[in-house]
Amino acid sequence: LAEIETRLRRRLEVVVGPANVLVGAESTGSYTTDWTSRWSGEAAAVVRPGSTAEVVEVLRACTSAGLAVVPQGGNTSLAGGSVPRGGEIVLSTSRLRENGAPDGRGLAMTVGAGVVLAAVQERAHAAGLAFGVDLAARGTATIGGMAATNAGGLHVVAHGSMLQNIRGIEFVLADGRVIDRLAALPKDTAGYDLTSLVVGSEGTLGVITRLRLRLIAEPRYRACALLGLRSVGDAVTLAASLPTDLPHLRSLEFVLGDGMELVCQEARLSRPFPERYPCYLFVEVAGVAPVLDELTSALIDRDEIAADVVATGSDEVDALLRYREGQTEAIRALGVPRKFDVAVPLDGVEAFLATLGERLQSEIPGARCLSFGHLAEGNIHVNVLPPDGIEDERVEDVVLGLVLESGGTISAEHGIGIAKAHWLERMRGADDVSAMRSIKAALDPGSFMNPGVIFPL
Ligand code: FAD
Ligand code: 2HG
Ligand code: ZN
Repeated sequence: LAEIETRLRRRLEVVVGPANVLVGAESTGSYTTDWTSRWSGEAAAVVRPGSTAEVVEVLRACTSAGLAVVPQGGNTSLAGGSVPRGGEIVLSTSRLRENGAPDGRGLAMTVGAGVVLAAVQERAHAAGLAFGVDLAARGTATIGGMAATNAGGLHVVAHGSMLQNIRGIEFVLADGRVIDRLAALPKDTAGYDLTSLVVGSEGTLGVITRLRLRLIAEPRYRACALLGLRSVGDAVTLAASLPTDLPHLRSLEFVLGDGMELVCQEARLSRPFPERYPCYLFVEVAGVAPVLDELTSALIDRDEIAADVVATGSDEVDALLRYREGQTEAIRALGVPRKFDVAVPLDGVEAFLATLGERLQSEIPGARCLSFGHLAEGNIHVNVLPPDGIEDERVEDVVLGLVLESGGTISAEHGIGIAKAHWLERMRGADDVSAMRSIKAALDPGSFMNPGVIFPL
């Protein structure tokens, strides 16, 4: 697999320059294993185009040679869709780094797909603006990858997921056609909304090359409460009412007791309270005017709150959120977990977590389960570390089976990837999936774009 045909290699080198065609395990290694170390495969080559025109030529060269393409941004995907399965070309967006300044046409900025989230945040900040999506992988995750997965993150309750923060997009189909929807007028009903089709398509319909991002006024004031709670039920009660009590609510996140112990240990953080609680809730508010009073008034006299600590100012708030943002890294230190990004209706969260614990105990004794997530959306990150020798299917049957019984979704923010492809039809039904397959077949008839992702091979 390390050897790609000399003719194709030469053609790619002419398009992107020899330094940007990587062949052989030594130079492609960091592109062929994912962040979790769970997914890996060999690549025929890694190609790094530096412009939309180069993406067009790379796709034409690969498809005419009959080779499939795996688009890759920061390779922080948690669903296995960003690495090759065996012999594909990895198209890395790392050189698509155009980083425009916020422009005069309203609150917007056009950037290349390979720009990392932290760079977007810095650019916006320099103009007194902000981008509405934030997540812990901000230093590595790219805007293109985040669009391709329709990433959510910590601020969805305030600003929505990626789709709601993208005004326009440019992408290239497998055959080299460039779809330019960057003009991004405030109102535009001319034909199908191809932007929302490609957002969340996980590299299966084309390569996103440029994006026009929606910006917001930078919230200069922030405050965050960390609440110690006696039960998940109390967290749900608060999560049901706080969004109406807090017009400046920015994030509403939860961590269970085990997760709090783990992050304190792994990230060397001191325990937030002298006592331990079964559940912790993070309530962050942010605005262009002071927000602390709004937060403290909403939390006063709430019987559900057993303990609380309130932080103000960005540094203190960020320090408090480290208990939540550090979960993924802390769990990684334990091994390679089976990761899930499920969501259930908010009023079903407590029952879901209780039943999940019971079923894991009876069906996979010894499995360790750490759950946390974005409570406002009922989005629970279930991380299961089963004992050795337990097949993935057994863990999936317990977790995803319960999700479907609970009226939830098997993926709320990381995408289907490889990890959940064989569950898609069970959730969506045959007609729904065949409609999606028709779209895929129309735009990528040769099935060159990320085969095996979303739809099982
Ligand atoms: P990659 O991992 O490279 O790719 C992801 C998918 O998009 C793949 O299918 C790939 O083929 C496709 N793709 C990438 N770039 C393009 C492109 N330009 N055109 C077409 N397809 C493309 N996710 C959340 O939603 N919320 C979170 O809060 C969150 N927190 C995280 C925290 C940590 C510590 C980590 C490691 C991950 C987290 N993630 C989160 C998951 C991950 O960061 C997101 O899925 C992110 O959107 C992926 O961006 P990326 O550039 O790394 O994409
Ligand atoms: C988060 O919300 C991410 O922190 C990662 O989506 C979730 O590690 C996970 O399971
Ligand atoms: Zn998440």
